Amino acid sequence: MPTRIAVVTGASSGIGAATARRLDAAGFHVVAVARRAEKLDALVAELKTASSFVADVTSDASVAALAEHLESLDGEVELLVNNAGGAIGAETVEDADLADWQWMFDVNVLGTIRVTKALLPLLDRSGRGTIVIMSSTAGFVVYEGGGGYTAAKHAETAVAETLRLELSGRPIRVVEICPGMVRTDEFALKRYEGDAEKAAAVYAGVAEPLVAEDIAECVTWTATLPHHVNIDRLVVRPLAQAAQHKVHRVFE
Ligand code: 8X3
Repeated sequence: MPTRIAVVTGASSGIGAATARRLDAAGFHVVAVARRAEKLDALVAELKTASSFVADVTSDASVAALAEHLESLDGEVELLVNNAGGAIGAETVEDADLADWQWMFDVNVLGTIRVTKALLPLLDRSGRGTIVIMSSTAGFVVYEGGGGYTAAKHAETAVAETLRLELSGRPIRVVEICPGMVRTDEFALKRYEGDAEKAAAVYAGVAEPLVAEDIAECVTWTATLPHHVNIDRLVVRPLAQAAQHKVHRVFE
């Protein structure tokens, strides 16, 4: 049986790194993709059969080089996890910093499209491709101060749904995963531009926010089901988060 290759973007930390670990354990050869080489190297060193490729999903040249690299590997690219993404800023629309909005669109939306376009021929060739799009509950609800991120994630959701329609009849399923509150090392810190206090407040009083491994488990489940089973969208929240604005917090 040919080596089953899984490509994970944004693999240097958080959900991406956890997903790379989990897919490695599930028997894929993981190609971990991100911009930060040292973090990728450290990750790959702990895995069984993984390798890394330094790439920036916002760069055409970088993603073309990734596709070329994958072509040269011995194996079938069966799985693409479009995980690279993130949020910056919590301003209202009125006070929006357009550079932040631009970044969020570039990484979350255009990054996903760029990598997907580049890898579609390989996924097709495998005969049993899966594209996972890491969206968010922000892909279908909005909240004050989240305009740039929710707009980008809504767009990502639209891309996932469009892609599923357009790929109908081809051997590629499209899975959208929408996590709610997940505590990772970087997500909230990046959103609040390094303000650790604001980042910590996101999870304050929440006994058990989701962790990256929870989402990695979801990715692995959807990607290892029999190939005719397509989980269109998985919405995953911690028990304490009944809805975007309904979070159970306990303060001593
Ligand atoms: C993360 C979920 O609530 O910060 O994608 O938008 S939220």
